[in-house]
Amino acid sequence: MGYIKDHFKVKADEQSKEIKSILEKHGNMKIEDVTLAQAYQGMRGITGLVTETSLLDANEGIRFRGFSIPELREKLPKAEGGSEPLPEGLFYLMLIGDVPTKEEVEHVSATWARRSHVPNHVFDVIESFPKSAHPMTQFTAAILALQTESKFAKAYAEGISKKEYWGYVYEDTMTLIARLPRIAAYIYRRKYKNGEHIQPDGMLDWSANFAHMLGFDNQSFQELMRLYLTIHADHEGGNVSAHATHLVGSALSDPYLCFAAGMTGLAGPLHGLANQEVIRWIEEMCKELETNQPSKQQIADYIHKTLKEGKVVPGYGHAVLRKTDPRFTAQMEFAKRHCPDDPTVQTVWNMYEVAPPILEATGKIKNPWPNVDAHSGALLKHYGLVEEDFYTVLFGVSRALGVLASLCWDRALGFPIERPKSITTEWVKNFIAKNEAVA
Ligand code: CMX
Repeated sequence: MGYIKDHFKVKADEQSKEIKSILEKHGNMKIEDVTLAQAYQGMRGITGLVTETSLLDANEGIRFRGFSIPELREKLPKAEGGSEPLPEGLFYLMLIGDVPTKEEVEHVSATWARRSHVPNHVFDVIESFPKSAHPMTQFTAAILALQTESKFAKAYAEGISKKEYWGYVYEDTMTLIARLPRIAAYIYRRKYKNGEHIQPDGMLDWSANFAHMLGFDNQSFQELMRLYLTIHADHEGGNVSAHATHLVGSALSDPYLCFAAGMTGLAGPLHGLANQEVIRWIEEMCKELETNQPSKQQIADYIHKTLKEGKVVPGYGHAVLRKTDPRFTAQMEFAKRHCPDDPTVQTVWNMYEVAPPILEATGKIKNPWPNVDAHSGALLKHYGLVEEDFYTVLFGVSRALGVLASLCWDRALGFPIERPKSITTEWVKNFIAKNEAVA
């Protein structure tokens, strides 16, 4: 077995034993009761999933294996001369549970570079779409086309023991992550750059090579990609893309099918597509006001107008977070160092000052603070990546790291098929009547 795979197996066996003992001793312990409001309103706050890679705190934000984003920016290995973490290191941390050495990160980078060749039929599938098709549609279809390569699906069809699942899921995970940047860059160059494709450079790290294939060789943009692909990778297990990947995986669908399911969820405007929507919202505001830098008062008025029209203000609010998203803060710090005078960046910062009190005053929005999507587009636009309908694909490439590391854990820990109980309103009415009769 490979070096990382060996490490993972040892960790997973230890964890499996521990979980078995927890369930034997405490399996009947109640975490919390479920209310009717939770059943009707998106299962908010119901603790019903185990995801080992990261944990979200409503006030503090995400921690990956116990490390906050500022800690990761300090502790994870960096590229030569760079100051942002390499996402390869975050993947290692999420999979193995330990902060990797520089050599371990180089090992991940080299493995992904070696496995990055994309078979021709995947490009044929992309080419069969009209160029007008949304990049997320092309991306998801390409992932499904790549499924012909699944080692898990092949081994399962041939007949393998349950104990062997994890190894094939691991192999598919490594190959799929290795190939995503090439697929994403191909879609970008096809749709926006007259199909003038750029060959990969195997000497570069995963993010820098991705930036290179997109057509951006500037070092500061490479640093942005390393940060971007790190901070978007995971947000515990209940968000739509992570949960969809995990749910589909519980039916023993292979990693390609699972990840495609996650990506169709990420493509929704209340989830990953919000990064596209934020820039559209800002651009529409600027167009309407005929300025590239609206004043704080103009932004406030435009937020009121959006709310009055019954629309959401994209990039603000969250189902779990109740403070500013640390992923927003990390991008703001990056912008302060690299492009503080950019007019769109300035608008994002002005919006950060004026939006929260307005959203709070509605009395219904539980979190008036910005999420990860409020800042990312302004940074990409600064470097010339202006095609906002591509932004969610970047999010998707990053999200693969977390959801696929989790999928390896799901199979290594032998998690069963997921099947929560649902009820009908008829059932609810009878349940209420019965309770009232008893009272
Ligand atoms: N603008 C306007 N209204 C908002 C709002 C916003 N940014 N955020 C929440 N609301 C509204 C909700 O639509 C809901 O209204 P109704 O009661 O009329 O249906 C009400 O406030 C209560 O919602 P909530 O409990 O605060 O938020 P939810 O947990 O239901 O939804 C989220 C969370 C993210 C979908 C929501 O805040 C939103 O739509 N934000 C804008 C889209 C966005 O930025 N999504 C990206 C999230 C991060 C990611 O996954 O990438």
